[in-house]
Amino acid sequence: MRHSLFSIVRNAIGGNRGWPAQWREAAPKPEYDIVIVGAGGHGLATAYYLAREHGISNIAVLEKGWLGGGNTGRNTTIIRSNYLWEESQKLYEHALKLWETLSQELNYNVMYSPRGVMMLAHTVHDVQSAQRHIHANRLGGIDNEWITPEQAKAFCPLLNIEANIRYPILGAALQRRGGVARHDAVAWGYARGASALGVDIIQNCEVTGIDRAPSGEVTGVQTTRGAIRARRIGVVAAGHTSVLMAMAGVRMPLESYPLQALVSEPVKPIMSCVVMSNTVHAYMSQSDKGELVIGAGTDAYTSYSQTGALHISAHTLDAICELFPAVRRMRMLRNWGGIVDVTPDRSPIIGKTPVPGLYVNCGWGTGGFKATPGSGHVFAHTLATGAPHKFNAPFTLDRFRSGRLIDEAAAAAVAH
Ligand code: FAD
Ligand code: PYC
Repeated sequence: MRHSLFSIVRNAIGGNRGWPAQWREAAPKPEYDIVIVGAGGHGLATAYYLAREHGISNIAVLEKGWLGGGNTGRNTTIIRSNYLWEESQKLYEHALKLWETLSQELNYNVMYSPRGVMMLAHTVHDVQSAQRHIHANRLGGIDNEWITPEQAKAFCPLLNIEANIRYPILGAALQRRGGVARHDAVAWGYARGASALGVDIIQNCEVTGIDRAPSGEVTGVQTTRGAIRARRIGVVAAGHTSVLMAMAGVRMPLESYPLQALVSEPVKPIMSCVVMSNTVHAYMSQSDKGELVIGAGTDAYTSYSQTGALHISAHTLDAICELFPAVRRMRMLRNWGGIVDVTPDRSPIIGKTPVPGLYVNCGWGTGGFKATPGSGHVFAHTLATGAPHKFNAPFTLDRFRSGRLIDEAAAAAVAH
């Protein structure tokens, strides 16, 4: 951790910018400059940067449930920027750089911990794919290195590198600047920062309709707490984007799938890095509370259920026990799912839509937590100026018409 005892105490008592300890729960007003649908990390970060960098604070962030209760509070918090294509590298590296100073920026300890993310290779195909990513990353100025099984074992002593196991380890790609953060704190930190700058955060307020003028542009939203007028609307509702966009008559190239994770009973520190294996659909790290944080692959079928099929988790636990035999007798405390929306090229969509005034930020699939600060930052720019930031310019909705796809299927790091 890069935080002094002073900064931890200062954050715990509410910071030194005169910010309140918490965000302010607001009642909806009849009209705002901008309405953001979804109070996950991305929506809240968008509101924060709109207020902080663009001076626009007449904003409502509308959340159908509770703040951070979607994927932001359900994910396994892996942060990395080792993507294949230049477009993605720039976007995720932009986010990674923001992570590095986010606790200071928000004056709230988001517990960003760059402890290293190691991605295992079990087959010749894995080796080739990992090395291709490493070369591409290094050309793009992003750290990523190939390590041998012995070096992987030295980095993560819990790992079984014997040659006769079901998923033998042939080597690994290691991004040392990758790591984890505390997901709740990210939502709370952005919420507190945005709220202090005048943004209204409104929970238990589901958007049920998007209003448009006869000439086509958006005029506001219908919600379970009444109608709200706004000439700019940003939909940031992971998993449910298609449902919302259909309210404005826009069909999205998205499918929604459950993705699951589990945590074990807490134990003393046994693992100081993140280990992922795409091929066997399993990855693990240890939280500061001591729980082993374990992630599985997506379900095979589309669904809006925040659970997921049990056989997917069972398969993941099989693999975890093979890779880390020392944890075989540990008990699992909790298992849950989140709904991720996935694009055909496994890259996000951030920008304008065919409906004037309607903007969308979605399609992060299994990997948007790491992007939270960067996504909010570039989306705020787009909403404020009506033009893309240089880092989200390639991530248009139109690419599914033009064919300029950004195929990151192999970088997704989770089976899907
Ligand atoms: P969310 O946090 O889901 O926020 C969207 C919000 O919109 C929700 O709170 C929802 O209630 C709200 N909403 C929906 N419909 C409406 C409506 N009609 N009206 C009002 N509000 C609405 N990514 C990584 O980078 N690293 C990981 O290790 C990682 N692990 C993951 C593990 C799991 C199990 C899951 C499920 C996801 C994981 N992800 C990971 C992906 C990551 O969690 C998401 O991409 C990211 O959190 C999306 O953030 P968000 O703010 O866009 O969405
Ligand atoms: O994108 O690194 C990732 C990830 C890990 C688990 C789910 N997504």
